[in-house]
This record gives sequence, structure tokens and C-alpha cells, in this order.
Amino acid sequence: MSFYGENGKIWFNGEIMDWKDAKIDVLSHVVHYGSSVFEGIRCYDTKKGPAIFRLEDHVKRLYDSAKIYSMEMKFTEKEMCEAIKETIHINNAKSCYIRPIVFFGFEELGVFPLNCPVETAVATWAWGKYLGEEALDEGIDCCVSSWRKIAPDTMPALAKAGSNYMNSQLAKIEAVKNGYKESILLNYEGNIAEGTGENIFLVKDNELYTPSKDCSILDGITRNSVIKLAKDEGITVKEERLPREFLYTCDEVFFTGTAAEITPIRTVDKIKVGKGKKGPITDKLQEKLFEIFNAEVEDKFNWLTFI
Ligand code: PPE
Repeated sequence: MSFYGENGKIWFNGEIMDWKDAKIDVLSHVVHYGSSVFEGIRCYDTKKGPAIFRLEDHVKRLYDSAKIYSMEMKFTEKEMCEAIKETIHINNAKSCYIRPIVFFGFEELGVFPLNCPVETAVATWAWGKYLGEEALDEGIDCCVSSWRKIAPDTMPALAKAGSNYMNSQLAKIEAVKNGYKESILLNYEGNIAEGTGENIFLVKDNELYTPSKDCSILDGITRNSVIKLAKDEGITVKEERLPREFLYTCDEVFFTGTAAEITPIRTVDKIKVGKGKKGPITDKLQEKLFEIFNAEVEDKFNWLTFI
């Protein structure tokens, strides 16, 4: 119960209900075949009140993910945005993580999903620092996973589907069992893809590099925000294929994600990244992003939705 609180409310198929009443059938399609798409969004408790970061962009990506899997959405994007705001409001959550999820429910079993009902839920909860309290300042220790990222003609990486995270789970379990905080996955070509729940950036000679969208990655909204902020700071950004060894020879590496925000990586496979601590460009981009999260500066990209 501590996860969500005794009085936690869930928005489920258009209705607000107690968390403990938002139940699904054990024979739901999603339980057997992993047929879900979801989002992860953060709301920040700013000086001007709670604000959701890039709400419409997250909801758009949810609809794109559903479209890829022929899931017919039961609500409009606008209604989803309202549902999210309502869930935050009813839970009296100021700073929170938001999880909209859409999945095939119960009607029949068998791989073909389209006769099953499409169910939609929104939950919110307090989620602190994804990769540990010290991670944002101290950086984390990572390994390159022996598991490859799903190849483009196996599962679509651009869809944020629940089933993609079975691949992520293998890589995460491997990392944790071996004493690392997180894994970096290579793609089918052997080039850098991303973390198990994060995009990745590298800095070399004051230029910023990140794998391009054809490298089997999620088109992260934090990734997109960091690219925009870096360009705004006059930093050159290159989206391209990046070989594994670049991780060992570059000056800085960091993860981005809604949950991870900007998390520096201090070692990869026990090799120090640069000086083995948060680098100046990582620091600068963290500062710029958090200024926006906390509404301390003008929201010039129009990224905040106040509740
Ligand atoms: N890649 C993957 C595989 C991924 O799961 C995420 C988000 C990202 C990149 C970054 O995307 P964005 O959040 O739009 O910047 N991972 C979410 C789920 C984490 C979880 O453990 O659950 C997140 O960060 O919310």
C-alpha cells in the first residue's frame, strides 16, 4: 500500500476509482501476450504550482504506439490529457510520476488481439530519483549488456510497448546481478542504442552525440528536449550511429529519460568516462532542464502544462 497510499485513485476507462478497485481479469490478453502501450510523464511542483512536462507530446506518442499495434483508442488525445490532469488533481499529487497505460483486456485468448476490448488507465505516484539519490550528482556505473536491443524487423523500438521491456528486463537483471546500476544496450549492428529505460548521450570535444532514430531506440521526449536545449546553448548536436568504443574514449556520457531526467554515467565496463565524474556539459544541460522543470525561467518552448 505504501507505493500508492491507502486513498490512491486511478482513472480507469473514463472513471475515477479507488486504486484497489481498478482490477483486470487474469485472462486479459495483456497478461498473456504483453499487449500494452504506455507512457511515463512527470509533473513538477514548481513555484507557480504543479506543472506537467510536455503533456501533449507524451500523449501523442501514446497514440502513435497504439496505432503501430492497431489498438483503437477509446478516448481522444484531448480527453487523455484531461484524464491525466484529473488524476493528478484527485490524488492531490503535486510532484509525481504519471503512468497512462492502454492494453488489450479480456474477451478471448489466442495471439490475435483485435477482438479484445481496449482498456485505458492512468495512475500517478511519487517517484524519486530513478537511479538512486546520488545519481544525478555523482553519476552511475554501467556495463554494456550482452543482450542486444530488439532489432528493427523484430519489434518496433519507437513504440513504447510493455513487451519491449522484457528485452530491457534481461539487460537490467544482468547489470544488477553483476553489481552495475544500469546496462547500455547495443543494437543489432553492434552500435550503441540506449539504456533499459533511458536514451544515451556522449560528449566528445565539446560536441554532443546521440544515436539516431534508426538505431533501435525510443524517440525520447527528454532526448528531444536535451537536443533543443543544447542547440540553444550553441552546442553542436550529432544524431548518428555510434560505435561501442566511443563510450570508452569520449569525455562525458549521460542518460536521459522522464524517470532518469539527466543522469551522468561515471564508468562503463569499469572504465572511467573522462575524469570519472559529472562533466561540464552534462552539468550545464542538467541546469537548463531543471530550470524549466521548476519553472524558474521563461517556458520558451511551451513545455509546461499547469494544472
Ligand atoms: N528509452 C527507453 C527504452 C525508455 O523506456 C525511456 C523512458 C526512454 C528511452 C526515455 O524516454 P522519455 O521518457 O520520453 O525521455 N522510460 C520510462 C519508463 C521507465 C520505467 O522504469 O518504467 C520513463 O523514463 O518514464
